[in-house]
Amino acid sequence: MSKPLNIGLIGYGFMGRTHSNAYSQVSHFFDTEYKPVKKAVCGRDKEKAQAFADQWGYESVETDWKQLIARNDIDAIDICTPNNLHSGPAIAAAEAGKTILCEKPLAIDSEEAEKMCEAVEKAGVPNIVWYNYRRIPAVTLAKQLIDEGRLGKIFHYRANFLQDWTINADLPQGGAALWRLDAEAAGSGVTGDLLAHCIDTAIWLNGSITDVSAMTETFVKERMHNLTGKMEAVKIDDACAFLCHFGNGSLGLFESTRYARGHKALYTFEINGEKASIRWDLHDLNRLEYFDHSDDSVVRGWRTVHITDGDMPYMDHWWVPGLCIGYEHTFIHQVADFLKSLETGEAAGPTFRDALETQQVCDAVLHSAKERCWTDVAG
Ligand code: 4PW
Repeated sequence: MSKPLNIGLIGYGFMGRTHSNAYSQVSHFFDTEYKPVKKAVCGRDKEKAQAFADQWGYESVETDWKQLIARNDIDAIDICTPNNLHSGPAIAAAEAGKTILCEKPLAIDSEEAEKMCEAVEKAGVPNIVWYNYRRIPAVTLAKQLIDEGRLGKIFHYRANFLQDWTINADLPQGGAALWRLDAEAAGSGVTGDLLAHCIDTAIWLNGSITDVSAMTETFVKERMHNLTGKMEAVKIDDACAFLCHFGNGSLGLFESTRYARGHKALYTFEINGEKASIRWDLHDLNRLEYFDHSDDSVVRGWRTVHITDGDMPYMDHWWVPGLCIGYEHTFIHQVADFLKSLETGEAAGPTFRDALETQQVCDAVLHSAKERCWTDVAG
């Protein structure tokens, strides 16, 4: 028997669209007991929220998130607001006994993230954070290969997330689409926005990060602020690189920037183990590169594994063998896994607690860059 899961979405920007698409698609492709129902969308601008509701099929609109959370016909709150507006709705939703899905990074900093964890754990409500790249089939396959021991002891973990959209010094900060440049709304720059993805994947694939040594740079020091109309200091990190140790003894090297001319969203990682290595690239997300040292030496080399057939993670839910999937499917996979977890009672990660660990690494990175010293990850 199918059960509805009535969704109340807070925020209707880029992520509001990716999540709404996932709610619309998931039941066509995944057989889960709970079925998402797009019950209400909440945004301060009623007209815009209504237009979004009409476009995506939400049944109603709210302009105050407290009203949305108070509604008895809402089961799950999905938070797609800028980072500084995650904790208020999340804690209130937990206290109201709602299931919660929250955009990444979980919060502005670990202190706030810890409070959010305490709230969901005290209330015992199901919770998940939208670190969607875990659910790219190639990345999920990487996890399986590592867990099977195919790489052996891991020595190196390397990750990059490169973009170029903020090079123009005339780009303002703050307001609707540009809150990512405003420290007050975002908390940090590329560290919380892009490296947080790399850190989440890394912890999932390779275990905890113990300590970090980082540097950050803000290339454009002042930008016009959309909310005040004045030139104001830019307080986010435009670029960040860090070294780290993992608990398993391996070394990590991470880099992220929005100043890598020519790169729009190049997320890559490479992992080198004693027996094998893997590497992956978001621009070519249906493939995983794999090198196995146990191959016969005359044919040994990097091979390309095509992640398009039904025996690959998630792929039996999609098209016929050989056909590709894309970015939007990661969100559909996340919803499918989350709905399944409600059925089984076994949490689907990353939970708020998992995302707190990522937040603690981000905080250590920012502290290390500021103080120019190695910093232990709290936790
Ligand atoms: O979370 C990240 C965003 O803020 C994303 O995964 C990519 O970079 C796409 O948009 C930004």
